[in-house]
Amino acid sequence: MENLKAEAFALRRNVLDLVYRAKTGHIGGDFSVMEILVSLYGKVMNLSPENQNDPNRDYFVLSKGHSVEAYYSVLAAKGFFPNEELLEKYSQFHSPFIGHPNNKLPGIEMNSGSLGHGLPVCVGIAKACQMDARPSRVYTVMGDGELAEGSVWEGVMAASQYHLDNLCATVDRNRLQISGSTEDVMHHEDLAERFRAFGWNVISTEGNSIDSLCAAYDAAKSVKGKPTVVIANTTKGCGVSFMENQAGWHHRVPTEEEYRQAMEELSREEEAARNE
Ligand SMILES: Cc1ncc(C[n+]2csc(CCOP(=O)(O)OP(=O)(O)O)c2C)c(N)n1
Ligand SMILES: [Mg+2]
Repeated sequence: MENLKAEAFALRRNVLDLVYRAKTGHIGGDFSVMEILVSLYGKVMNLSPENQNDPNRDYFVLSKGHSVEAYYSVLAAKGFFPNEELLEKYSQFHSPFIGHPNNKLPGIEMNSGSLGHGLPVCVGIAKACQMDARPSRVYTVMGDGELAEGSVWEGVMAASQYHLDNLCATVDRNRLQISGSTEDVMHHEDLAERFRAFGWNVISTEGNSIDSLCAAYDAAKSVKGKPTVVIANTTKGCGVSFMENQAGWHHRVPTEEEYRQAMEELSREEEAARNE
């Protein structure tokens, strides 16, 4: 993973292939979260196939587990398993590459997909690391629709109570959930103010920009005494014109024509990023 901006578009093409072949997947959220995952695995976290069993590594949980096609693609690019095997087996019977994260696969800490559980589990991991004085940092990524789950806010309270400055949560703030706008279904504003009121350090940033995200995660590392949330302002479906900001693309499979057009657009973006 070298040119991370280009890599994010190459990995979106991989996601498109996975979803098109298997005829299932959550492409909208895969495309909004891509730069977040690429920044974390490409630059920010001390987590790789070489150190995945070292207790002093960093820890990651994808709480919005439905974005599994993006997660699997990034893990394959990082070398946790071969991409050929992923492409062949994703969402097939008797395959470990099931439609939500599966901790029998290398690199995956926790099964997820039932929303609202990643942060509370990460609070436990971060508390254990704090008690053992480990250098590890603990990362989780939630959806903004996911914030309607009450268990998230119990985790938010506990993280603040225990001063877990080794914990960094990201909200993929794409403003859509499964059935429409988050502000219609369960409103969150002022989201930054809400997290601050619970005692968190808050960084709002552009969520489809590798540079902005890496700067945010860097800044979070030096904050003492409180956890950090990065509110990553993203675009659902980012990278494909007809998918962007469309709730319908939460869980749709492209037609042959849509597949072809999406591939073209993503290849163009990737090429532009490689020539920057
Ligand atoms: C506990 C639980 N309730 C409902 C669902 C069904 N569900 C899957 S994705 C989704 C919407 C999530 O929206 P958001 O967190 O904003 O994700 P994103 O926009 O990033 O795809 C819902 C309600 C679920 N997976 N888990
Ligand atoms: Mg959302």
